[in-house]
Amino acid sequence: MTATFQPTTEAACTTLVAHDSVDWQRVCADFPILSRTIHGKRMVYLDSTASSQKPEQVIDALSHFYRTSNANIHRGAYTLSEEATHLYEQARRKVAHFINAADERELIFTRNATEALNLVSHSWARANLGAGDVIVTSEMEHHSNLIPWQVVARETGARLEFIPIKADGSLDLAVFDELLKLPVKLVSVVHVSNTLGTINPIAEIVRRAKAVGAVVVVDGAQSVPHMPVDVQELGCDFLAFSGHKMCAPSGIGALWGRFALLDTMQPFLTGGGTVTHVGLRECAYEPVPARFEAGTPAFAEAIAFGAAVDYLSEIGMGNIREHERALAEYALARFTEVAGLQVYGHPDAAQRGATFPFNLGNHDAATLAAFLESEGIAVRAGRHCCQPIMDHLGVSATARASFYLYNNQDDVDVLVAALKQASQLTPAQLRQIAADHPYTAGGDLS
Ligand code: 7TS
Repeated sequence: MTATFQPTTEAACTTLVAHDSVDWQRVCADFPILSRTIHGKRMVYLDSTASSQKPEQVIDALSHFYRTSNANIHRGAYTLSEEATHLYEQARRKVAHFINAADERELIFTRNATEALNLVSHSWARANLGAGDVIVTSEMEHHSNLIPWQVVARETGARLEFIPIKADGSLDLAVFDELLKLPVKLVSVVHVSNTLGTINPIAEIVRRAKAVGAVVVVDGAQSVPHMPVDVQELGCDFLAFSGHKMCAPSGIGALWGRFALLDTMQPFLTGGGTVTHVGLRECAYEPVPARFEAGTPAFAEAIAFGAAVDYLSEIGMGNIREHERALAEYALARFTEVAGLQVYGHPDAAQRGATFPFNLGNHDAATLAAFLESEGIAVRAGRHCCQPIMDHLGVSATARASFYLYNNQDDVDVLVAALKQASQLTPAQLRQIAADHPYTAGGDLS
């Protein structure tokens, strides 16, 4: 191996130890897309919960790979393929290390968090659950951590039970304790809600679930990008997350699983890359993790995922969490200035991520999002793939603003100013502005 094919992994920031030592303006400058204007206004991107923007360092890593080392992995007996294989496996080590996995073989690359959760539901749950067994999840789940369990329950005869949401947006752990008296085999809970922003006490949830012998799945799609997550400290059995929400390209995600469990599981998808021997009527599977990575994986994206975790690590996940907590505190205080604004979720910034679902007066959420778009502000409106949360809140939809490491107080100020403007308008006036607008945002209620 030569040094020439190493990906660009140096972050723009130098080693940073404390939150105050991070030059957040410089972080912001790493993201070229943020210098865009939309409708003549500075673009304020407040939809990182759906997908994050990408820093130059990750874009460069992807481009560098395609320019220098691109070839399929784990097969070619030539330099490019060996380099690509080396970089892919190096990325696996980086992502595994990022969540403090004890063994890099425990890190399986998937397309996204949804595929990771489906892998567990197909390969572990179907083989291990039966009639009478109980699966516990919560009313706060993204559809990707709900529907796979509905299907498993239907197919195996297992029963689904739910931890309810309390008025402050947290989970009712007293009910969880009651549920744990049932024959619970599997608990699958979101770490940070993509809709309410709630940070669940996941280590405590895992501890209680493990005490009754359940296997525990954590949906880390909104925690791994935003705070330090250590699977050994959490004590869970599986953790699912997506690269595109944490500065990496789309099309790449990961499932971390405890080796002893993974080793007993059959593949979810089968085919090339998963086998050591194939006859016409039978085959033998590769060890973990190759057994779970059927077909040509998103190898370039995986390598850039490695660059993304280098970038985030350089800034420091503790610093990112503190930055977002401070931003959430500022936003919550400023939101109180907007007449008729209803922000859902926990009132304490320490208990939530910087994700805010809201409705304003009688305005419809999609029209409100279209109005914000006319001000250059990108937010999502709809059900956020969490219809049970909408049912809990008694609304059909909300708008949602979400912040990440590249957002700052100016972004909150721009949002608050636009919301104040909207609060002065009647729904008909707001609809008119949205209708006059060339872009029709937010109509989708998914
Ligand atoms: N789990 C949570 C908590 C999520 O927020 C999401 C995506 C997923 C699972 C699925 O991730 P994917 O990468 O497989 O799609 N959340 C959102 C969102 O809030 N808006 O768009 C996608």
